Amino acid sequence: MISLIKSFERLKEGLNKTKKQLIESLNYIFANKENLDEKDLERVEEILLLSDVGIAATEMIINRIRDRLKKSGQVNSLDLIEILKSELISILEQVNLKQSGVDFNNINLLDNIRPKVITIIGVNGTGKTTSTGKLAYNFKQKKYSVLIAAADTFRAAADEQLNVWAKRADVEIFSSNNSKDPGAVVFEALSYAEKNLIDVVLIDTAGRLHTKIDLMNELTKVNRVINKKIGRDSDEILLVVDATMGQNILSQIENFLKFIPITGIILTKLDGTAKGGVIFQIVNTYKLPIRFVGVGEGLEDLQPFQPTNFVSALIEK
Ligand SMILES: Nc1nc2c(ncn2[C@@H]2O[C@H](COP(=O)(O)OP(=O)(O)OP(=O)(O)O)[C@@H](O)[C@H]2O)c(=O)[nH]1
Ligand SMILES: [Mg+2]
Repeated sequence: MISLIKSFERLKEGLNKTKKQLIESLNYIFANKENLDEKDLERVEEILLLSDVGIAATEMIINRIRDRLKKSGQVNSLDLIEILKSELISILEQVNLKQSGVDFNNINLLDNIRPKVITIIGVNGTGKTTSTGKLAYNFKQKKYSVLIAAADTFRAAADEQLNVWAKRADVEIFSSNNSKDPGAVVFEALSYAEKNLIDVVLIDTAGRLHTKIDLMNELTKVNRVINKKIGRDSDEILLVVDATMGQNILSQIENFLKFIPITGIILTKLDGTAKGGVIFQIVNTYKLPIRFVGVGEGLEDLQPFQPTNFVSALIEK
């Protein structure tokens, strides 16, 4: 396992493009400015919006700076960054990570409820399968027994791709064996897991466009199968979204929520976009916890999400 310092450095590196867009443009424009005025605030607003922080969150931040200006009569460039940091953290902390589902560091098996079930969903190509593989690796490193359920019965190569991940993570995999029914695969995988006292089942599902009703209904059906089999909903239903898709992520979340009770978000490919600010919009709009962020293609590049850490990585030089 990599050290905390090293993973923080990876996070910083992965956020580089967003950092350039957001923080460096603020620094560039306002460097050493002793007193920001209303015109400057407009520019700050513009920069936040360009980074996809979103209108509501941007307004909150701007109002806070304005308040400070009114109170102290002076806000300099260092104050600006400091206010921004604390505001960004408080937006992300609106959602209590401990609220729901699984504690990814310390799975509660004392309740004897086994297996814990985590379902991975999302539109095509967002990083579901690789995230499933990386999560499997994470859990395995922590000595939990893991079963991957290959419920993407849509794409022919999906099984093969997951098999590679299962080998890499050294965990078991339950394959679809050419079945076309993801519900059936999930049912059998859960039976196997129950029989073999598996700690965690990770269900990788097929990519589906959020606007395709039949595919969304299929997901609802899988969800029903899980509920019937284990007597409760999946412990976590994680929607994987690709940060490079920017604003479109919001309509993905909106549509998936109509069909399935998402418990959290995995935000991937932050390393490939300057619009990582969308993370603030996601949390602020949907009050869904970000569970993991992806900052690269490596095994260690899917990181558990931690608000303070994330904002520090974004803001620190
Ligand atoms: N740069 C970068 N690439 C990533 C990240 N996460 C995933 N990818 C890449 O995105 C591509 C698609 O990943 P998959 O895991 O196959 O995506 P998927 O959602 O399972 O795709 P479908 O099953 O076809 O819907 C792969 O090449 C991954 O390596 C990330 O955080 N950063
Ligand atoms: Mg996949």
